[in-house]
Amino acid sequence: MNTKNKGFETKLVHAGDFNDQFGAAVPPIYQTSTFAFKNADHGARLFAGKEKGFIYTRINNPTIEALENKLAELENGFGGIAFASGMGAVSALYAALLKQGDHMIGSAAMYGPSRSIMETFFKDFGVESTFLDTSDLQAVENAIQSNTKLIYIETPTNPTMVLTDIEAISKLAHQHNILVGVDNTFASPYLQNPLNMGADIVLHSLTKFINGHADIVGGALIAKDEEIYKRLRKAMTYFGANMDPHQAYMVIRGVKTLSLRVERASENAMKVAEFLENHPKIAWVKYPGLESYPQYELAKKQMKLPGAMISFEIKGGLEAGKTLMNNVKLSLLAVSLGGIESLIQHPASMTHASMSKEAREAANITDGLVRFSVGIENVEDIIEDLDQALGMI
Ligand code: LCS
Repeated sequence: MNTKNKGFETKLVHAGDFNDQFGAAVPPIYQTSTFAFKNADHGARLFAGKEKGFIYTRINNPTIEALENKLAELENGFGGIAFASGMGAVSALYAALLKQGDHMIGSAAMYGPSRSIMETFFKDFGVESTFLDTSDLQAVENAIQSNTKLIYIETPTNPTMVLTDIEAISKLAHQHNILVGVDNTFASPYLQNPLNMGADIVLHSLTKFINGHADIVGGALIAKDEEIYKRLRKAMTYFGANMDPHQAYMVIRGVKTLSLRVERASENAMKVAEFLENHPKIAWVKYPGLESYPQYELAKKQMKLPGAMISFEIKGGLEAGKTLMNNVKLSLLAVSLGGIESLIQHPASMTHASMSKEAREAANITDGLVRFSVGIENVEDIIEDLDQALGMI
C-alpha cells in the first residue's frame, strides 16, 4: 500500500511493506547472505546499478529494505539506511561526511561514545572537533571555521535534557554550507521530525523507542536527499556495520506501536516529573513538560509531547543517588532507554564514563545526575517505587 500521503500512525503500521509472493501480512525474514542472479548479465546489471535487485545482505536485503523504507517515510527523508547498532550509524555518519583536515561542531552533552569516538579515533585520523552547548546559537556561530563541514546535535541531549532549536541551527549552518545531523533518539520520530525543520540527516539508535522492547540493538540514518544518502550508504557497505534480517524483522514488529508507547510513556513521565519536582529530597528536575524547564517554549514548538526521559539530582548528590538506584524494585538499574520498562542509571559512572571528568563537568553532566527512562507500567506503581526508594535516603 502507498502510505506517502497517509497519517503517521498508518505509516507506522504499513509503510515499507512489499507485496510478498504468498501474501504474507508482514515482511518475511529473508535470512540469506546472498541472492542468486538469473545469469551473468543480470549480476553485472545489478552491480552497475542499472537494474534494481538484491545482491548480498551487507549491501541490501528485502527485510532490511522494508525497515529502511518505513524509517525514511516516518522521518520524511529520501532514504533510510539500517545499521547493526546506533554506534554503527554514528561511525558511518562521521566517516562519510568528514575527512582529514575537516572540522565538526557537536553538542557537548551527547551519548558518551558518540563524542568520545570523535575525540579519539577520528581525532587520530586528523578530524578536528569542537563540542559546546549547541542551544547557544551565538556560541555555535563563533565556533564555525572555514573547514567546518558538519554540525551534529542531539536534542534533547543525553543525559542533560537540553534542546537545540533545529530550525535555527539548520538556517545558520546552511548559510555556511555546513550539513546538519540530528540524533533524534531521545524524541523518536513520533515527537520530532528534524528533516521537516531543515536538518540534512537524522540518526536513530533503534535500540531505544523505535524498537521499544529492549530485545535488539540497531541503528539508522535517514538522509534528506539522494546525494547525501549515497555517501552514507557507501560508508555502511564498506565499513560493514549492516543490520541482520532477523534484527530488521524485530524492529519492524516493534515500531508499529511507537505512537501508543511514546504517548503513554510521555503521559507517565509528566506525572513522575511532577512527583519528583515536589519531593523534598530532590534538588532539581529537568523534563521538557515542566513549566520550570528552561526551554519550555522551544519544547512546545519543536516536540509533539515532552517525551519519556527525565534527568534529576537528589539532595546529597551521588551518595543519595546510589541509595535510590540500589533500592528501586520496579525500575531496572540498567543503561539504555526508550523501552516499555522503566530504567534508571547514573551517567557519570555508566553511559558517560568514556568522557573525561572535565568534559562532563563542562557539559553539566554532574556526578549527582540520575537519568530515568519512564516506561509504560502503571504510573502509580512507578511513583510508589521511587517514593519508597527515596525514603531510604
Ligand atoms: N545515540 C543516543 C542518543 C544514544 O542514547 C545511544 C545509546 C546511541 C546513539 C548509540 O546507540 P547503540 O549503538 O547503543 O544502539 N545510548 C545508550 C544509553 O544511553 N545507555 O545505553 C546505550
